[in-house]
Amino acid sequence: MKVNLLALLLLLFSFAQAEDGYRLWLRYDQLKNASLRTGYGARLTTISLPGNSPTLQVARKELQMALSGLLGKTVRIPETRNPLATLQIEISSGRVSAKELASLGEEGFLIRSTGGRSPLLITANSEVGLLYGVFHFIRLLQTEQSIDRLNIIEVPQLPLRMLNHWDNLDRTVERGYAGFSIWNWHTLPTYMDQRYIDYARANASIGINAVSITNVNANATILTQPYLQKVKALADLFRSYGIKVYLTARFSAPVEIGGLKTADPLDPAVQQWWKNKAREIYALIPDFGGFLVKANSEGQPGPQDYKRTHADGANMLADAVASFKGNVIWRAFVYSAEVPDDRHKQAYSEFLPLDGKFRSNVLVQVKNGAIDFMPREPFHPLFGALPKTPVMMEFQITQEYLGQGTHLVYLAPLFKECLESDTYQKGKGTTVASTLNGMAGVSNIGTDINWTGHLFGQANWYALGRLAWNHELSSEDIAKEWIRMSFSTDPSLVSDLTQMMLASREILVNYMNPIGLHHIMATGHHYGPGPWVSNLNRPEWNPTYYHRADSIGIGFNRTATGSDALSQYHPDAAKKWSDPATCPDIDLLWFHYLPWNYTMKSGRTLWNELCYRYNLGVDSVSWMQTVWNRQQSKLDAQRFEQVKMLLNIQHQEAKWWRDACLLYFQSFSRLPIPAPYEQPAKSLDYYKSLQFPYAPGH
Ligand code: GCW
Repeated sequence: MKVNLLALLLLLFSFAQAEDGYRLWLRYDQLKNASLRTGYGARLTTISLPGNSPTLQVARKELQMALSGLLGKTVRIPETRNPLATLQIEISSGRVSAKELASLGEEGFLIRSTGGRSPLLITANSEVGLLYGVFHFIRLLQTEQSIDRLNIIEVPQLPLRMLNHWDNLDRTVERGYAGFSIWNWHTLPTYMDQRYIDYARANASIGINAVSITNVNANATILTQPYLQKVKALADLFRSYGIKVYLTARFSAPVEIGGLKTADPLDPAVQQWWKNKAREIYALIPDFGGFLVKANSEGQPGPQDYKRTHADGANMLADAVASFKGNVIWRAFVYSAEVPDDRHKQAYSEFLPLDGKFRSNVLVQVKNGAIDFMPREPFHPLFGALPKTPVMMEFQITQEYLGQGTHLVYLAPLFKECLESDTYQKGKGTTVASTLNGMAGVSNIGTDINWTGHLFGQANWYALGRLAWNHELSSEDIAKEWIRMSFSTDPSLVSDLTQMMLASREILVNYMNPIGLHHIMATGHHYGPGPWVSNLNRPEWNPTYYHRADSIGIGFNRTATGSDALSQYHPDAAKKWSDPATCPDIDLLWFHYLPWNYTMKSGRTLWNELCYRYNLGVDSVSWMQTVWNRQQSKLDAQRFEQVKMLLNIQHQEAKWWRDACLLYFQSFSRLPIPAPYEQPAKSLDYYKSLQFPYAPGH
C-alpha cells in the first residue's frame, strides 16, 4: 500500500512538473524500463564517498537526486566510508594500478565493474575527477546503458574547456537570443540565484572547467572592488564544480578606473597598476583563472593605441598574473579599418610574426574561421601556424549568424568539420584539433526558462563541452546522448531527431550561404538577409565586399590572382582550394570569383546551382517539420509545441532568405529562376525595405 502511494505521488509529481526545458539534459525522470530500473536498483544499494568536502557534497547531492529520480528509490550516501558499498567512489583507489591512476591525470576518471556482486568503482586522482566520473555514471543510467562489466577510462583531451559569456553589466547579452544575462549583478553577492548552481551542475556534467563571465567588449567596472566581491561569490560557488572564473580586461582600465594618464603596456606605472589589480583579485579569488582580452579590434582599446604590439599588451597582463598561476587569453580576432588587405588575411599577418614572443602563460584564442563565425568557413590559417604559442579554439555557440534564437541548427558538425580539418603544418594529419591547448564556446545562455531560447540550443552547449573533452566523439553519438537524456530513449524518436539534427547545419547553409557565400546577413543585428548592403563606413562591414556579385559572376577571389589569402595556408592544405575544378562546392565562392554560367560538378550552371541550393534548403526545413510532427505522440506537449512554432518561423525565414538573395543576385545574373522552383513572393524592394530596429542581441 505504502509503495503504491509513493508511485502515485511520483506520477502526480511528474504530471505537475511542466517540461519547460529548465532541467536541460539533467532530467532525472523515472526510467520507463522497469526491469532495467530494478536491475540498476539491485546493483546500487549503498554508495560510499570518500568524504564531505564541497565537491563531494556536490557529487553526493547529484547522485541522490539522480538515483531517486531515475530509479524511484532513495539511496542514502552516508559520510562515513563504507567498505561494503555497492558503488565505491574513491580517490586514487588501491584497486587500480599505479600506472592506470597516473594515466588519469588531474581530471580524468575510471569507472570499473566486474559484474556479479562485485562493487562498482569510480576513481580519480582528484575530487573534480570523481565528480566528472559521477556525472558520466549518471549519464550511463540516463541513457540506459548496462553497468555490468564497465571498464571506462576518460581523460579530457584539452586542459582548458571554456564558456565565454558576452554578458554586459546591465544584463544585456551581446549576440544573446535567450533573454538577459543570468548574472544578476545587482543582487550579487548576497543573493545567490538557484540558476548559478544549476548552471554549474550543467557545466560540470560536460566537463567545462572555466568560464569567462563578462563581454569581451569589456567594461572596466567589473574590475572595481564592489564588482569583484560579486565575482568572488560566483567563483566560490563554481569552485566546488571544478570551474574557474575568468574576467575580460578592458585594456584602458588603468585610465578609466585607475586614474592614470596612459594604458601603455611598457609604462612602469601601468604595469604596476595591473600587478596591484591582480593582487587584489587573487586576494579574493585565489584560483582566479585570469583575463580574456579583446584588444585593438572593432574599436576596443589595446596596445597598438601606444604603438605597441599584441605581445607587449598580452605579456604585461601575463606578468601581472604569472605568480598566481593565472592565464591571459588574448584574442586573435583583429582586423583594421586602415588596412586595405582582405580581412581574411589580417589576423594571420598580425600574429604570425609574434610567435615565440608571448609569455608562457599567454594563450592566443582564434576563431574557427578567418572571417567571423559564418555558417561555413574554412579553418583559420593560424591553426598550426604558431608552433611556439599555446592556441585556443573559439567557437560561437550562440547562433549570431546561424538563425539566432529561432532556427534549429545542431552545431556539432560545424565544430567537427573545423577540428578535423588538416592543416598539414607538421605533415599530413596535423588536424586543427591536434594544434589546440583549449577550446572556448561563446555562450548561448540567458534568463529564458529553458536557458537557450531554442530548446535545441541546449544541444549546442552540450556538444561544445563534450567535444572540448573529447573531440573524437562523433556528432551523431553526441546528438544521441543528448536526445536520450533530454527527451526519451525511444528508438524511433532517437533516430528521427538524430537525423534531423545531423542534417540541420547543412540545411541552414543551403538556404542562407550556399556554395561558400558568406557574410551576406543584414548588418548590425545580422538578422535576416542583406546582400545588398553597401553603405557602411568600413568596406569589410558590407556584404557586397564578401560576395562581389556583378553582371559577370560572383565570389571572392582569394587565389594568387586575387587577395591571395590562400597563401597563408600550408600549400598541401591550400592545394584543393586553389583550383575551382578541385575546390569542393561548399567552399567554391569563398575562394573563387566565377561566371554565372560556370559549370558546376552537378552539371548545373552556377546560377542554377544557387537556385537549386536555396530551394533545397527551404524544402529541407519542411522535411524537418514533418520529422518533428511525426514524433508528436512521443513528446510532451509543451516542448513539442515550442519547437513546432519555431520550425514554422524557420521555414518562413528560409523562404525569406531564398527569395531575397535570389532576387538580389538575379539583378546581376539577369537569369530566370528555373520554372520548377517556387517564384519569390515579393519584390526585391520589399525585402530591402524590411527593418528590425529592435532585433535582439545587438
Ligand atoms: O561576430 C562579431 C560580433 C560582435 C563581437 C565580435 C567579436 C563581441 O558581431 O558582436 O563582439 O564578433 O568576436 O569580438
